[in-house]
Amino acid sequence: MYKTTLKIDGMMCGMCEAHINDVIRKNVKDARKVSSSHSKGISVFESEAPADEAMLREAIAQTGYELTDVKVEEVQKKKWGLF
Ligand SMILES: [Cu+2]
Repeated sequence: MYKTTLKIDGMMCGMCEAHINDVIRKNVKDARKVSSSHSKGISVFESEAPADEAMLREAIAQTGYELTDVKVEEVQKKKWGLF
């Protein structure tokens, strides 16, 4: 499981957030928990495989927004018994 944080320039409102969320869902087939914040200028999602940074950059550029930074972190699934 990987958590990807995208820094995106150009989001101004909730419509922009929805637009970016759609782009992520269309391009990252296993994306989950997709969420964007125009006030922070970031989008976050989780996926089983590490996201393809070049592909995301291209897909987001086509929408008129700019992907300025990508951070991919590996996330350990929580195991029962650790709670
Ligand atoms: Cu907007």
